[in-house]
Amino acid sequence: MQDETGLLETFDDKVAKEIKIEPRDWMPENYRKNLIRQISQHAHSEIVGMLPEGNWITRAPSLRRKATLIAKVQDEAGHGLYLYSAAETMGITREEMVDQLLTGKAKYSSIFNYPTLTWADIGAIGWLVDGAAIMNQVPLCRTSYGPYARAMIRVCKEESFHQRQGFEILLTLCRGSNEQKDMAQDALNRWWWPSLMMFGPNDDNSPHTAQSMKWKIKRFTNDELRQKFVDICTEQAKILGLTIPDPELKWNDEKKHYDFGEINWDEFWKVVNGDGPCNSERLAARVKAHEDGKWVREAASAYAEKRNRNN
Ligand code: BYC
Repeated sequence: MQDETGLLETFDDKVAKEIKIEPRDWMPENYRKNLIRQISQHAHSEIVGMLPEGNWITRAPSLRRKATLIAKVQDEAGHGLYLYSAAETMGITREEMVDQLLTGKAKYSSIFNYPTLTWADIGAIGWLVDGAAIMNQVPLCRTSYGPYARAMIRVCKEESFHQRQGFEILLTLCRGSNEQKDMAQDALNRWWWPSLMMFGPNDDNSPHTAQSMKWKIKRFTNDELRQKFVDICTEQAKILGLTIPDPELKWNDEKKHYDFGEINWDEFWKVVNGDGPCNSERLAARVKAHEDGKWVREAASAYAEKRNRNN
């Protein structure tokens, strides 16, 4: 039996050699806690993320758009479930996590506290929000914890389809009437800055980044990923013929990156701490869904119990 120092050495060695940490392996308590925090917040984001888009299923402009949007929203539910399962392997129960979400103790991505006002918002969410998700989550396929890394592989494949459907919605609008193009520009104006906020606080103000990078939970910092996102989206906006709402956005030939303006961090923290445009609406919708689903959970448990008795 190894003592704590030996166990820590084995753990560090595995992380250094890119060998995945698996549920039964020894791990530092803070590694476990930090991962439960990140994975459960991620799972909650996927679940709450269904709400702003679900709002448009009945109003999608054609049968094709409706079918695609339903499939996308359903994918997000699946992502939430893989992620809750991955977190459960670390010793937290589904009930505990759901309780943390419904009582407002758990965080979920700030982006889902903004309203979807027009059909173009569904395009902007696919392009920008799923685009940011891919930027952040592709590196998580190489995260050090096995179940999380494996869950992310499928999630990322689906997110890339989501990103393309969003871009295609915007491209169609941008090639349409002046009113349609204006609607696309208006959606970009409202979703651009909240999308940049998805990457989290600047590295200097991010309490978890340094340790998460050492443990290879995160493979890039918040600012590194945000920069990549700005560089890619600025080029994509040119294809759409839309203007990114940032007067300071400018190519920096020395850095070979785009410079961009300062994020409104007061707004970010307000939304993160529960006071964004739709925080209470989102939580109320989740609480109602949970209450409405009570009889289904009870029926499923009663059925499972009956089967176990008969076996
Ligand atoms: N919103 O030290 P930091 C999706 C919190 S799902 C709210 O940098 P970390 C999608 C952070 O939790 C999108 N809170 O933290 C779904 C921490 O608070 P606590 C979600 C935020 O963890 C459906 C504090 O601020 N993606 O894309 O190292 C449809 C300090 O931050 C936010 C994931 O969850 C925020 N934006 O880095 C379409 C991916 N940012 O816990 C799309 C996995 C920060 O100390 N997660 N906070 O109270 C991650 O990669 C990292 O957790 C983050 C934050 C980059 C998000």
